[in-house]
Formats: sequence, structure tokens, C-alpha cells
Amino acid sequence: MKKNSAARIATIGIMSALATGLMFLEFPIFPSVNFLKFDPSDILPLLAGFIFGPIDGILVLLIKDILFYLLKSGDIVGISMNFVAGASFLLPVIYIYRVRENRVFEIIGYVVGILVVSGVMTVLNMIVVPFYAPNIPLREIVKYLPYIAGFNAIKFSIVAVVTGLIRKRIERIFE
Ligand code: RBF
Repeated sequence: MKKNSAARIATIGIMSALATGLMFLEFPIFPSVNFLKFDPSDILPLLAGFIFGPIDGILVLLIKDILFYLLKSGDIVGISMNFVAGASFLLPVIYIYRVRENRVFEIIGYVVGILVVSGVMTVLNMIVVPFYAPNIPLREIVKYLPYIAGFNAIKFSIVAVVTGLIRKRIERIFE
């Protein structure tokens, strides 16, 4: 599909709207860390990244997060964390895939993306949670570490597996 074509812009709009809808399905994976919520919406920015490139993937992620912030969450910290997580997974996946556009590089991208997002978000949560929940003692926050790493690994493994399974079928629509 041509860059800047009307169809591309329309597709980005539809993908962002669909992603916003999917984000409403959010639920916590670990009841003890209930501010970490799983939802499958990151599949759509990732598909946009594969089809149109990393900038458009980030654009779908950003529009989705702004819409979800306005329509439901109203929590600037939570939505920002969601955005940083989505971006730190999406960018390694797409840039590695672009080195060699085949299944092997796609899978290497998923693995690196999962490691990057789990590492980045574990460190970022250690900095942000003391401000977000000041009543939680620092000792407690350290106990959350494996849950934070585990949450991101589980969330983005699901996103990777589903995207890996449906990607070719979706891309065929755009050929
Ligand atoms: N979302 C992630 O995908 N990974 C995270 O590590 C993560 N950390 C968060 C930390 C805090 C303190 C908050 C409030 C949210 C975090 N989120 C994270 C986003 C959360 O799972 C959810 O998507 C948003 O709060 C929107 O409801």
C-alpha cells in the first residue's frame, strides 16, 4: 500500500479504534498487583508496524492510548506506562524484522521485544510505583519485581503469539 494514501490513513484510524475497543477488555493477571492489567490491544499497533512501518505502529498505539485515557481511564500515569510498554516491545520487533523480512527474524524480534519490555518496565516501575502508591513501603515494592517482569513477559508473549498466527492473513488484505 502506498505511503500517505487515503486507504493507509483510514486503516490507521480503524486499527486505532479497534485497539481502543480491545483495551476495554482489560483485567489484572495477578490480583496482588492489580494496577497491572492485561488487554490484547497491542496486537493492532504491532500489525500496523509490520504493514506500514514503526512510525505508524507507534501512531496507532498513541491514538489508542489517548482515546482510552479520554473515554475510560483518566489515569495519566497508567496510560503513560501502557504507552512506554507498548513502544518498547513494538520498536525492537519491527526494527529486527526489517533486517531480514522472514519468519526467523520475526521470532528473534518477538523474543528480543519481550526481553526489552520486561527489563525496561521492571526498572521503570521501581521508579514510578513509589510515587503512584506512596503508601506501599519500598520493601514491598521490591517483592513486586518478579510480578512486574512476569506480567510484561506474559502480556507480550500472548501479543506475540496471536500476532504471529494472524499476521500473514491480515497482511494479505493489504497486498
Ligand atoms: N502496563 C504494562 O504493559 N506494563 C507495565 O509494566 C505497566 N506498569 C504500570 C505501572 C503503574 C503504576 C500503572 C498505574 C500502570 C502500569 N501499566 C503497565 C499500565 C496498566 O497495565 C494499564 O494498561 C493502564 O493502567 C490502563 O488501564
